[in-house]
Amino acid sequence: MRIFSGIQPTGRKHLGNYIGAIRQYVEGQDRGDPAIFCIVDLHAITVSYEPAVLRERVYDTTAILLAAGLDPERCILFRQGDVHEHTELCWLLSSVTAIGELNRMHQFRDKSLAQRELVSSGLLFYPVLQAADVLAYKAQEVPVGEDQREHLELMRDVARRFNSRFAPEDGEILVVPEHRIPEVGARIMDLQEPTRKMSTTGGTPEGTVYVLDEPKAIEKKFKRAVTDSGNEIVKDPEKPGVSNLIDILAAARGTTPAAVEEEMRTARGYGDLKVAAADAVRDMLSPVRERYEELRGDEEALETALETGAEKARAIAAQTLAEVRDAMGVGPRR
Ligand code: AQP
Repeated sequence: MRIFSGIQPTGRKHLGNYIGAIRQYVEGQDRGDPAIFCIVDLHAITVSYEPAVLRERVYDTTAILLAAGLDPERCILFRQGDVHEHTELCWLLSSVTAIGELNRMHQFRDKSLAQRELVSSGLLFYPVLQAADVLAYKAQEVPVGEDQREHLELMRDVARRFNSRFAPEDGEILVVPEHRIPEVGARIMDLQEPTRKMSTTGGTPEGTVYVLDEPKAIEKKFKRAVTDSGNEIVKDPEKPGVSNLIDILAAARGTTPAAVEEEMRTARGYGDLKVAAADAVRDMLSPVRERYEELRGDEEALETALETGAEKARAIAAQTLAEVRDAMGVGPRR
């Protein structure tokens, strides 16, 4: 069994990224074959960005992942742009990806609307590269948050279509992956606008809790979290703010929303829920921030970890690419 997931080098990873993805990576690194985690710098260039900042953000994100508990001795952690097989496989898979499918993706629609300057064709192609990332390693399981469900479905269709077009009748070349979406915290919402997901690019500054926020900032953001005019601490679609705080508290404590509701029956009001959520999140993130500060100072060590990871990743991806090229009739007969 192989786990694969990718994360953007935005540097300022938020609570949604941590609960929806990073925590699952750490939990998955000891299951099955060495799990593979990729910092997707090639995805990051699909929206406007600064080259020098991108490099820094890759190191920031690497340090966050290591601080959260990924161990390069137990998993493969690398930078996407170092393994050229991803981009070649992306191109090959484009032959079994319909343009209409890409046009329909919600992320493409949202992000293309948000772009002030050029809407790059890379933004449209984003899910094809993502499919190549996962399929290159024949991964069975992909830990992601709820927002990636649509891309995972597309990736599964691409793998199936590739197999039915190019694989021999008695076997498959690409593995159709399953997503792994956490039961609690799959979609953490913005604390100020709880009907929108917490997000790096589309969120409010006060409503977005960052992994590297100081305890005081975390407490302040929770204190000001938007709730409603009622006083009942229950999950309810009509109460998005309170529901989000319940989910966050449950996810941070590793318990269920029902257990949080039960505990909060004796609370004096939403204030108690906010304080409990802030405390739990602060306790969860503080050790990560402290460890990050130690690791981020040694860029050379971070670079070495990424390069070592890329070598291991390349060995696996090159094998898949050779099979794909062969099946598609690209290059000389093997
Ligand atoms: N709000 C969220 N709740 C739970 N999981 C989330 N993820 C993202 N937002 C939430 C999951 O985090 C993983 C890494 O995401 P990414 O860094 O690759 O970027 P993203 O998915 O585009 O989300 P961001 O960070 O919020 O960026 P933008 O601003 O682009 O929307 C993914 O597994 C994702 O599901």
